Amino acid sequence: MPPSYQDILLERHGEHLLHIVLNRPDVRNALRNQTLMEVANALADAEADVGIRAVVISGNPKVFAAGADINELAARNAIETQLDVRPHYWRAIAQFGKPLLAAVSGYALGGGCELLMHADIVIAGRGAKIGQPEINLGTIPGAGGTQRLMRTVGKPLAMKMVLSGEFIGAEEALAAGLVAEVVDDDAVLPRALALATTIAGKSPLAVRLAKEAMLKSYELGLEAGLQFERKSYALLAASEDRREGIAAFKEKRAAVFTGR
Ligand code: CO8
Repeated sequence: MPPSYQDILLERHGEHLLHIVLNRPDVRNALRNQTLMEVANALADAEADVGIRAVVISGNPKVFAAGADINELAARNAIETQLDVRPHYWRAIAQFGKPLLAAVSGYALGGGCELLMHADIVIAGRGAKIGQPEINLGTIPGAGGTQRLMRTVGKPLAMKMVLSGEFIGAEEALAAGLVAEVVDDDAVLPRALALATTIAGKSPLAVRLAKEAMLKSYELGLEAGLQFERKSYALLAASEDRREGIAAFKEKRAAVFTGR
């Protein structure tokens, strides 16, 4: 029996795409533990399903996610916070090996901004508002916001966002490299699904290794990163997909990739 979820909706698009919809509109898609667990579980299932080649995560037109569920987290003392299972779910989301695209309309705040940064590609609507307002609650980002923002947008903007709690708009996020594309608000989800469809048409092996190699650049020095890339590149020479890609190029036809 397929798993039942309370906080998210799952929609299969065509053969290869999964769409995860954050679905707690009454609390602006606040990310309680249950929500993160469901996202992590849905991604684990998507990882195991060879048919799924890309995942899109979205909220609703008004909000992607307004952060951690403040009521839930406020009830925890320091020890409970330290022992919280949340980091386990965040790690599971970060370790998803297939492409994860975020379709961001409206607010992406706190944990919502951190979730956005777990995605590989972010498509934002012109009206999106992105920020880390934890400082207004007397606290700091706790799901990678300080680390990933520094690496993604650099010190000046990361410091401004985290220390002031001020939001940035979609165009500023685009200029800073936090999002990949800005489109009209009503085009966010269609564009994210179209891009995911394009990616799903590529070799799943090559896509997986490309993602893995690029994310390694956050952890490895340049020489080790280049070696990792080279080994992944060599590995793909053993794949049917690479043979198919080259054959299709020579025969002037579209390649059909099977993931073998
Ligand atoms: N957690 C829990 N409930 C929330 C959250 C949230 N993050 N955001 C909104 N809600 C609830 C509101 O309390 C409100 O509930 P009710 O109807 O019972 O009053 C309902 O959602 C609707 O909210 P608004 O009336 O404020 O809706 P608007 O559309 O006017 O505004 C905003 C939308 C701008 C998104 C606004 O709701 C907002 O600013 N939300 C909070 C944003 C924020 O501060 N996010 C950071 C969260 S903190 C975090 O991510 C990590 C650290 C957590 C530590 C907490 C310990 C103190």
